[in-house]
Amino acid sequence: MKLYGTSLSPFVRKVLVVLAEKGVEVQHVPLRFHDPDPRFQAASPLGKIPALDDDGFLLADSSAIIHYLERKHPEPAMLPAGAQDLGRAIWFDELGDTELFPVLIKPFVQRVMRPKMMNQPCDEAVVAKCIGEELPRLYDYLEAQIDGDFLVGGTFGLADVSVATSFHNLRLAGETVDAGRWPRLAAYVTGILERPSFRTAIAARQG
Ligand SMILES: N[C@@H](CCC(=O)N[C@@H](CS)C(=O)NCC(=O)O)C(=O)O
Repeated sequence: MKLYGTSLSPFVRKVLVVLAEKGVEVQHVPLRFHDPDPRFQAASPLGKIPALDDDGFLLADSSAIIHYLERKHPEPAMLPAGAQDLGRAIWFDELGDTELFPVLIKPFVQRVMRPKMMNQPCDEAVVAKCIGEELPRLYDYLEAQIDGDFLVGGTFGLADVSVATSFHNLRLAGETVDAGRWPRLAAYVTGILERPSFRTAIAARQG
């Protein structure tokens, strides 16, 4: 099984975490999005990372890949069995991918990607607006949702993977959740990112 994409990507990290939780061996190919490698292009029609090649079965999109892995390697389960818990797990996966990622990634884009990978200057005004105006409403919502170590069903799963993953990029940009204002969220993020599976994913090759 081959997984394409640098571990700097929050979406690639989601898959690496799930593979580590399930103890599945993978050949990790840490390329960047839109890499011209024809095997990667075949696996990812839009050129986005991650993409999977499982013995010729090609699949793109972190959530699609994780649902595939869940059926193929059911233990430990990353999705809960109960109807309400399953609905909430999918909600948090969607929230992480489409609402948290686009905002949490901004400081990383400005402070890490632009100066180090794109030869462009960092715009600190974008970072300040993100931290001061855009993140608080998302943090307020998450703070109200957190009631323990995990988001859904009292056990680690896809909801936690998807919500926590982009917080690592925030950390790489030198920012953390203000524990004075959002104590539950700050403790939750720290706890999830310290799991062995997240440590393994974070340590995986970046390029
Ligand atoms: N819905 C996709 C999103 C993947 C994605 O946007 N990955 C980024 C890297 S973090 C990418 O490849 N961006 C290139 C682009 O948007 O063209 C998933 O869950 O895998």
